[in-house]
Amino acid sequence: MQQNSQFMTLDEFTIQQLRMFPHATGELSGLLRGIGLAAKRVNYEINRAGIADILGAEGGRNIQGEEVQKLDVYANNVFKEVLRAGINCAGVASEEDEEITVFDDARSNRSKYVLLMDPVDGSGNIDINITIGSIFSIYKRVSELGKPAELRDFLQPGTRQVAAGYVLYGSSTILVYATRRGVNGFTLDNAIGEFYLSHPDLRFPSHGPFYSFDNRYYHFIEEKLRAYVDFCISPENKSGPLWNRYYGCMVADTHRNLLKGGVFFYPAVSDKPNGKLRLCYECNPMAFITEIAGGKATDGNGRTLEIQPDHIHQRCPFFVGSADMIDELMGFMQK
Ligand code: AHM
Ligand code: MG
Repeated sequence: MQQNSQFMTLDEFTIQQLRMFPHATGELSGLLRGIGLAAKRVNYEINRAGIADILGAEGGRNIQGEEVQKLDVYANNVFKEVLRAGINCAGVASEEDEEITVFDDARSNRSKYVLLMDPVDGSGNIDINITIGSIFSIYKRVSELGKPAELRDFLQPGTRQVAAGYVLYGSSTILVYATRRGVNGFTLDNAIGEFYLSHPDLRFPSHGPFYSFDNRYYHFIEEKLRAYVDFCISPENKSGPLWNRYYGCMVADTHRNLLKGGVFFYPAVSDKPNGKLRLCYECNPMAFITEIAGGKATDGNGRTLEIQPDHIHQRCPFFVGSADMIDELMGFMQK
């Protein structure tokens, strides 16, 4: 019997999904529950960030040359510790670590999944108490089970993702994840520390009122794209001028667009020919969630999910959102 979704926790939901597949091993459900636990720990720390001495820079720079915040390090460690302690993940690749981390023990080596993540998306927002997120992407290994995971397990095209999701630490904390069966959102009830199904079967509106682009780059993008930005705010636009909303946190921008309709883009700019966002643990999971929900994602040439990654930290231009708006945008790009 289906349980009333109003009272269904993340754990109950993943177990219910499991019941629908008699041959499922429960590994993916276990992995998703681990992610939920790590998200709760990170959420707790974010809420007490001001008094926990985890605001501000940690002192170093990550592999991307960006300043590392203390919360980046904290969240990276929490996710890795929880996944290492569990038995459902063979290894992790993270924005914060140059190399992949392989959990080389007998039990983890038997796990069929690896996970890629951006533990804190929107790190620039940490110090000012503005929305941040976490992003994750899960693949089935291609290397031999029983042996340690290998780099090639992490370098699969996004079409091969088994699941992907994000956590948004906003006015409330919400975990959204997608499998091929659909996209569902779970809101954290802080009082009892459980994620409850709050947004079942999310669908991307085909059009919407928002565009998310860092206008700072207006003069440094291709002319064709500049024409699209002009179109976004033009009274000629069939839905009238769009609202420009840009949080500096792709999780927040994409979440709003998923609920209300809109488009987000971080294109090539003159000093960043591949944009800023990382294919494997930022663009691909967002592209997977978006496509499963009925939206579209591209690097300006083709489907993001079909790109074969060469490197876990590679960047790519990214355009994601409502299907009709991405088509419209591509019409400008292909002129
Ligand atoms: P981060 O993971 O280091 O925080 O970087 C990713 C973020 C995106 O969420 C956001 O859209 C973008 O960087 C903001 O960058 P910019 O300040 O160049 O607009
Ligand atoms: Mg990021």
